[in-house]
Amino acid sequence: MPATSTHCPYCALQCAQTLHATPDAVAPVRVEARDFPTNRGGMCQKGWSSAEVLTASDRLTTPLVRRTGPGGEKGPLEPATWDEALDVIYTRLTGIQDLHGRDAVAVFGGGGLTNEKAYTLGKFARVVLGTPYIDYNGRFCMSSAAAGANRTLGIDRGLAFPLADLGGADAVLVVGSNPAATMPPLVQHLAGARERGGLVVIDPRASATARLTDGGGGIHLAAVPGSDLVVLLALTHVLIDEALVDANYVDTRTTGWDAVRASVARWWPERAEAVCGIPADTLRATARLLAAAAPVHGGRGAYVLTGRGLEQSTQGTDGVSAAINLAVALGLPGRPGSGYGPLTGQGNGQGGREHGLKSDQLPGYRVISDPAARAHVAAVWGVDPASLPGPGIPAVELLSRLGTPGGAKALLVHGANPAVSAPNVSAVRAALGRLDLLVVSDFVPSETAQLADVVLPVTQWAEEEGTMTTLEGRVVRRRKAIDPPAGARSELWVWAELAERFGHHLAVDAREVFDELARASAGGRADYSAITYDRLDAGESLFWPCSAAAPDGTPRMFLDTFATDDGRAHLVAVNHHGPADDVTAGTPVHLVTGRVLHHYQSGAQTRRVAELVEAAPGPVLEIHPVLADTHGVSEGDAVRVTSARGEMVATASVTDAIRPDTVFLPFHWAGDLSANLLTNDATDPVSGMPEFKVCAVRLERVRHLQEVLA
Ligand SMILES: Nc1nc2c(c(=O)[nH]1)N[C@H]1C(S)=C(S)[C@@H](COP(=O)(O)OP(=O)(O)OC[C@H]3O[C@@H](n4cnc5c(=O)[nH]c(N)nc54)[C@H](O)[C@@H]3O)O[C@H]1N2
Ligand SMILES: Nc1nc2c(c(=O)[nH]1)N[C@H]1C(S)=C(S)[C@@H](COP(=O)(O)OP(=O)(O)OC[C@H]3O[C@@H](n4cnc5c(=O)[nH]c(N)nc54)[C@H](O)[C@@H]3O)O[C@H]1N2
Ligand code: SF4
Ligand SMILES: [Mo]
Repeated sequence: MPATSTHCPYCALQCAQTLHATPDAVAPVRVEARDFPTNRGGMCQKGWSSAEVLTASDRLTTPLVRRTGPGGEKGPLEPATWDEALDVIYTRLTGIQDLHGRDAVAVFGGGGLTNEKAYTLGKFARVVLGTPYIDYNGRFCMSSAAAGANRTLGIDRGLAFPLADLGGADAVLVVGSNPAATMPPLVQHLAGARERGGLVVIDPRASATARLTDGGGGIHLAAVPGSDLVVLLALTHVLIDEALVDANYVDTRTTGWDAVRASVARWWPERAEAVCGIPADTLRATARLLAAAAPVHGGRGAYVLTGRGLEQSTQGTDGVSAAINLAVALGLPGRPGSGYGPLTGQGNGQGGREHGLKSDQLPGYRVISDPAARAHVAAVWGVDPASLPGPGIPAVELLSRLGTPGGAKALLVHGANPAVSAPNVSAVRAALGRLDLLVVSDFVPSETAQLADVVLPVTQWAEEEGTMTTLEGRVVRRRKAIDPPAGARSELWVWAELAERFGHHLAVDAREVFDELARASAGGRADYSAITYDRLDAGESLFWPCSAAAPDGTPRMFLDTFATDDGRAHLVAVNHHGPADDVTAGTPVHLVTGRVLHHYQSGAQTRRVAELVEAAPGPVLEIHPVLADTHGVSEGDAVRVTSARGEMVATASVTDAIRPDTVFLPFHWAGDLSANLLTNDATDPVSGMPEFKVCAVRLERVRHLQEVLA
């Protein structure tokens, strides 16, 4: 059986897989875990079962076009040939652009697309369609982490160090991330800190990760949802108060410390306790634990890691800045064996924004409004810099404006399922319904595809070549193990075919696209110019920046200098204002949303895998016994959850692994089971990140499930 080395189709850990092609039509590949520095031979259930999506019973294998009746009424989606479907798209896009202008067409990408696809989709939007309106689901995911890192460290690469470095540290602070469920093999890298009692987890739930602190592993801070900033400000306050700050590091490597010091002055632990609910003494003990691990006090090192629990907030960018400020006070960023970084989410969430899916960025993490950046990329693309559109708008605004007088009339979606995953999703479903033309490329009929006028069936990970950039900024190869089903096409081919109809040429071959991407990135912040397929195939992986100046790549960044103009970290002083939709008398309970181990994102893929559906068949509401009691709710009851935006019903799981003032829902289910019917679409003013994590709800027991079933 031919064996192919590749990486998992799902999250940013990019666990290494070996795929064995088989002659079996039902199970065309057998998946094996492969040793690699991120996963060390491990995989989670999603990775093990990933091949099932290849032969999903409703796998898309032919283009679909929605015919309209004589009165303009919309009919069902019907099979069409590729030429028919592409001609329909071309004719309708040009018709819309002739009538409303080129920017009446918008593009929505995804952080699961390979670097080659992300790059080509950005080029397709800006050169072929000529629209500024492109953004992606990474806006929901990494934008606050990116904005916080950019403004202080001058660059955003996710982690600035290999994950394996975590193992040597005395302490790891995890702010609002649950890798034990979201990246299980990553937990191996936390073992060292845990053995030394130095794992600290901030989460309103006793998540699987928080429970790793049990039995002497460290400290779990079950803070009030949305109060992380206060915890971080108080920890920094204690470091200053107790003279534990790495003063030499702060003096020589940063600017702006005086403002940070002033901003944390008012967050003494007792005052913080009143807001975040963590006892003042616990805050002091945590600060001392982190300080003892810091190199300045003779410790083996410490890391500060952030996740969506901190970042998916209207103060997410400031939360990231507070986390960086704490790491700086401890003297961690850019120090061997220590550091700060966010845990990226999607398989290629990093590469997606580095190569052009974000509304304000050109390939190589270049800023689209910078004349030099425009000139460089335009030269690679062979177009006049003046012809390149300027910055577009972030995802939430892009979606809400669809079909409105100033908004786009047509939308092309590649690698996202916003009809499930966007905040305040009933408004987004309505916005998608206002479009004159919705085109969705996918390999399964996602909920967004079901709303489309044209659906294009595309290839999956095991059927294609490309590269992905992991949460460590490590570029890895995706390799083809089997042929796609007849009828499915690579998106690179789709964009090239459409481009040809518009009179443009785009490369179809992944290797050729990568070489062009590498040239376009040369000299940019995310410089891939010395990376080639041949090098990746010979050496397995390379960390960017990887250029003539750093031909072997850069596993560890910031060792001597940050990526700012003066080489120092530019600290930003921040303060706390709380969630946009905070609890009230009518909605007295905090709702937090996130993930469970067995499902991925909108569930479009994992809800098609039998063993994952069996393990987690539907949304379960985590609720504390005390809160359950006051609502007459028992285990297994159906509970109606209502926010200012909508309502949904979920099955109760009564557990003391959550704060008594908070409930938790996963967002992996669709339609009436979508947690995003409840979530708030208010956004962070710097990053445009929506406040998925926290909103206010009320609860009501509906009926016992047994009664419903009887
Ligand atoms: N199983 C699984 N794994 C995944 C994914 C998936 O969908 N399923 N998706 C991938 C992607 S794209 C991403 S972005 C990552 C996300 O990975 P994580 O960030 O680890 O995942 P989440 O479950 O969204 O949120 C993490 C934790 O934040 C907590 N939280 C909620 N509100 C707050 C708060 O106000 N403060 C703090 N401190 N914590 C809070 C939640 O209780 C939750 O335990 O996972 C990746 N891996
Ligand atoms: N309430 C709540 N909502 C959230 C979050 C939360 O924590 N709470 N987290 C947010 C986060 S962090 C994220 S990342 C988003 C993700 O939200 P979504 O964008 O909905 O993510 P996916 O389910 O991964 O959707 C990807 C779609 O693209 C398809 N696909 C996969 N690969 C490809 C490809 O190469 N090409 C094409 N054309 N299609 C492909 C899949 O089948 C699937 O239909 O959700 C966000 N929504
Ligand atoms: S942890 Fe992420 S990359 Fe690894 S197997 Fe699970 S989903 Fe795939
Ligand atoms: Mo994400």
